[in-house]
Amino acid sequence: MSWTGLEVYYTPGSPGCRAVLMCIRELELEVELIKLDMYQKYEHKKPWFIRMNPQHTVPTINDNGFILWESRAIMQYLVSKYGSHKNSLYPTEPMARAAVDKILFFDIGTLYKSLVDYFHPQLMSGEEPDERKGNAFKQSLDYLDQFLETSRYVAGDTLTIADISVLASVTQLEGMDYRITSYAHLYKWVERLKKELPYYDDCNTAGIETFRTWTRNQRLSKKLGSK
Ligand SMILES: N[C@@H](CCC(=O)N[C@@H](CS)C(=O)NCC(=O)O)C(=O)O
Repeated sequence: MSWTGLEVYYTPGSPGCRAVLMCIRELELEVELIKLDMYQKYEHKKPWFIRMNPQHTVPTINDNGFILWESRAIMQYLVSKYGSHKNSLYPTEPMARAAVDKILFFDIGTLYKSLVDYFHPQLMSGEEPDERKGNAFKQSLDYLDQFLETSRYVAGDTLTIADISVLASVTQLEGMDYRITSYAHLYKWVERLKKELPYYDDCNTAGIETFRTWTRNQRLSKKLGSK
């Protein structure tokens, strides 16, 4: 693939960034990766970044002046613009595309949302686990497990950006030492994709590890702080 001129602002521990990095590798795009220091230098809050993305989130892309954020929208755009050689990743046929969109919306609105709702108060403020939020989160894993009981990939028979997005969300749990082995179909799908996607390790392992170190430190400091 030739040089796209695309700039990708990212941080390795972010699931949305990991998803976009996997999509770029799947499409074999040549891009400029710009890693932001969000934790010491708060680069995402600097005026030059806010001018580009007032919501100051990563991933953000700059495609020759066209700025876009939201990882799922970025993947839809990348396949639509640069993926004619691999458009099965985000099919153009309406029903196949709707099946992918359905899972992308499930991911942002149910799966990843319930994960954040349940775990963030524990990690950020040291709150006790909330049972109701925990049940909603587990139910979303149950739904996903059911989808994968009858389907090889999350949106049908082939790999799509829905798999990439959900894989990034689910593997974020590894960074919180949360095991999904009791969701047999989901677990098998995750482990299979890790082997099937030759770029999995490059795009994910170090970022998840960084996130794990952070969550362990947070848990420790919140515990010590409460004594
Ligand atoms: N739904 C967005 C979430 C983006 C997001 O919240 N990213 C986090 C990193 S995981 C971030 O940039 N946080 C910095 C901030 O909100 O200031 C996506 O998928 O791109």
